[in-house]
Amino acid sequence: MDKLIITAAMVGAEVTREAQPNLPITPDEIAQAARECREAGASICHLHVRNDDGTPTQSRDRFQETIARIREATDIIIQVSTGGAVGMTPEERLQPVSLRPEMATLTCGTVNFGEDVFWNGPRELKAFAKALKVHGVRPEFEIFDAGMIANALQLADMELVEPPFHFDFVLGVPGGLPATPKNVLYLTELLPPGATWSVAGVGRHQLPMAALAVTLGGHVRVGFEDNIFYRKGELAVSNAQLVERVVRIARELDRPIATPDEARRMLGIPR
Ligand code: KMH
Ligand code: ZN
Repeated sequence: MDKLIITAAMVGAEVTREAQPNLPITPDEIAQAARECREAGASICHLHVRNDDGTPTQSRDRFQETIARIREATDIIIQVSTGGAVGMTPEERLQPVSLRPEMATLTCGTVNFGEDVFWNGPRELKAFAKALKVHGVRPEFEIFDAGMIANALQLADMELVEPPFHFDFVLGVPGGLPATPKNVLYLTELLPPGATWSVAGVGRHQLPMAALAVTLGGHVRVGFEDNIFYRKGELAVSNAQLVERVVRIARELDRPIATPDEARRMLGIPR
């Protein structure tokens, strides 16, 4: 089995300080959280940024500043979000890609998202894939529902994305594919040979999905973007606390943890 890649999704676009008082918001807070997650065992940070008032933004300047702070603090792989927040335009969402980060997300289809719709139509998929290609940014395919894998493979057929392919199954979003072991197994069967995958279980599904992925040879995403609790009724004290628990589970199951450089090699990211 490959070494375990842990992604820390520390910020997101939806969680508020009111709901999770330890949510990092400023570039310095996000950089400190990234360093702590790296020290705990994460090799990728999935990055959203916020304005000072906590509202989500895809501002190129804010990403630039935050990425600079993270780079001063740690060698973790930086994966910018191109999802942003529901309702943002494609142009708005794509801003951080021109900073040429090592990775960016590429959501592979439209999905209901609570009471909203997270829009990723065929035109957007191609435009996002092209933008990543032009700037030399490695994609992570975000898979909220099963049909999205076929959409990702179409981008591959069009040579808009190149292997090795890495998929992240975001399961348990209200409106998306539920977070069940059967669904994870089904999704893995749809992947092309040589692809890697991780699971981001939303809310109370984060921990069981992480344990399942460690067991099956997949990779894991945890963090406040997807889940703010350590256990039922108990808020997590930090993103790193959630990473630390995955590391303990992996150790018990004899699954070594990938460093950022090891993850770069596995994901085809030049160093
Ligand atoms: N905030 C969600 C609407 C991504 O980062 O690529 C989309 C999202 C996906 O978080
Ligand atoms: Zn995200």
